Formats: sequence, structure tokens, C-alpha cells
Amino acid sequence: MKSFVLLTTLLFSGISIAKTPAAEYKLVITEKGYVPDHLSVKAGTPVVLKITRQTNATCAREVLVPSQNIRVELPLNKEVSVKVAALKKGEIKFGCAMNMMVAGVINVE
Ligand SMILES: [Cu+2]
Repeated sequence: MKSFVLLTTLLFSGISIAKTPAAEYKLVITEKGYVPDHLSVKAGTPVVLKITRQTNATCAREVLVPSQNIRVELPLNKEVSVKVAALKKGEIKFGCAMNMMVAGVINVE
């Protein structure tokens, strides 16, 4: 009986995790950098960044999220979905490889 309760608990917790919808954000990269360059999300919500690089004039040909070990190439004029796991409270930086010259911040609240 105890194992049945445990199994049921696991099933329900699994379902509730799967149901947490990801917060999707569309971003573009122009000659001025990321637009927008600040995002606010709630802690515990998975995040998907949908990034379209619209210029060849900057070095932002890939996006890094260093604290999440994410590095994704950004082809010109093609939307790329960058999946970021649910985050803890704080500031998460994302941007280019060169010390994040072209960069933005996710504020996790
Ligand atoms: Cu750079």
C-alpha cells in the first residue's frame, strides 16, 4: 500500500512538472544588440529564447548562457529556439562569446 501511494505521488508530481508551460520570449539581434536585452521571468519556469539574428555587423553569431553551459549558433535571419531550464532567483546573463559585449540579462524573480 505504501508503494502504491509513493507511485501515485511520483506520477502526479511528474505530471505537474510536465504541465509547467515554458515562458517563450522572442528576441532579435540588431546592430544595437539584443532587443529586448532585459527579460523578467518567474523562478521555476522553463524559459525558451527564440532568437533571430538580423545582422552580420556584430560578433553575436552565437549565444552563450555561461551559467547554464549553453552555447548555440545563430544563423542569419533564422529563428533559433534556445531552451533554458527552469531558473533560480537571480540574474542570468546571456550573450556573445567575447566577454558578452552583445548581451542581455534574464531577471529571475
Ligand atoms: Cu562579442
